Amino acid sequence: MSEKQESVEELRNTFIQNMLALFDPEKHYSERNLDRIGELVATYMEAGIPAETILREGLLKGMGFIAEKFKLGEVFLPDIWIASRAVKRGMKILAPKLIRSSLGKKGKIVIGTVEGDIHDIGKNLVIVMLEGAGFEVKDLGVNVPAGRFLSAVQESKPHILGLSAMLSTTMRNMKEVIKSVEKERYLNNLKVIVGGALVHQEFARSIEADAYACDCVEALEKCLDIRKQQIGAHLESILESLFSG
Ligand code: B12
Repeated sequence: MSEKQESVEELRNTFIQNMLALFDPEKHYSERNLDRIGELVATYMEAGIPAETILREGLLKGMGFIAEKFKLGEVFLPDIWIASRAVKRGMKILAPKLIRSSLGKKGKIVIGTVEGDIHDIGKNLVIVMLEGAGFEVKDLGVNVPAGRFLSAVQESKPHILGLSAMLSTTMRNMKEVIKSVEKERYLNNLKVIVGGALVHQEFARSIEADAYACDCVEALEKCLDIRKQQIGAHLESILESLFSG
């Protein structure tokens, strides 16, 4: 390894340690410190740590770390709020960098957490990413019944429908929503993307979702891919109608 590579690697490791310490109640965790996360994010960005590393290795890992502590009863719900507010703050600074390399195509998305489920921290981070990239997002909130998803899709005519679920019991409700929007998928090329802590690619396939993303970075990538395909299909159908007959 060259000296330069070594110093980049060192900087990256220091960054990860410092960032995770902010989410660790036994280290530097405090509302005051987390409220100043923007400064840390900006400093490391200037020092050359890629925005995606800052988000995945720092903010999202930190959030995951405190979520585990919450599960063990070592921290409480206000701590989860403080941490998620800090992640959102950091993401706002990172967003312009994260989307610079992507296509930046806009589109309309309806998103919500399915019926029976009130988890929304992850969904809200997905929304921050999508809005940062220029998508128009209609957030239906939490505990959303299939019928409400259907009426929102019929009203807003989105390009993409996003479904979030965090419980093994509510994951099943995603299938019901997907069934209810079948006509819109067929007629309007609506695509459905799903996510949530326990959701995985195989499950997404089994409920006939069009896409799955493991985190908010991948959610944006997948939505941009979907838009590319939709625009391609639309252009193809225009060309076909021009040249047929
Ligand atoms: C915080 C939390 C809560 C909070 C929620 C606060 C809120 N407003 O969201 C409260 C205290 C309310 C809560 C309640 C419950 N919870 Co809870 N909760 C959690 C916890 C600790 C963290 C979740 C979180 O916010 N993670 C951080 C975010 C950033 O990650 P994320 O949600 O995974 O989101 C990312 C990806 O999944 C993805 N993503 C998310 N949504 C979407 C959507 C789309 C379209 C895409 C593409 C991607 C995507 O991108 C996100 C960002 O990167 C998890 C444990 C865990 N480690 O996941 C348990 C957990 C989900 N809860 C659990 C349980 C059991 C419950 C309760 C039933 C507890 C109870 N007995 O009352 C209730 C259920 C209430 C209900 N009806 O929904 C279980 C579920 C287990 C299971 N097998 O079903 C978990 C896994 C904990 C556990 N291991 O026991 N919970």
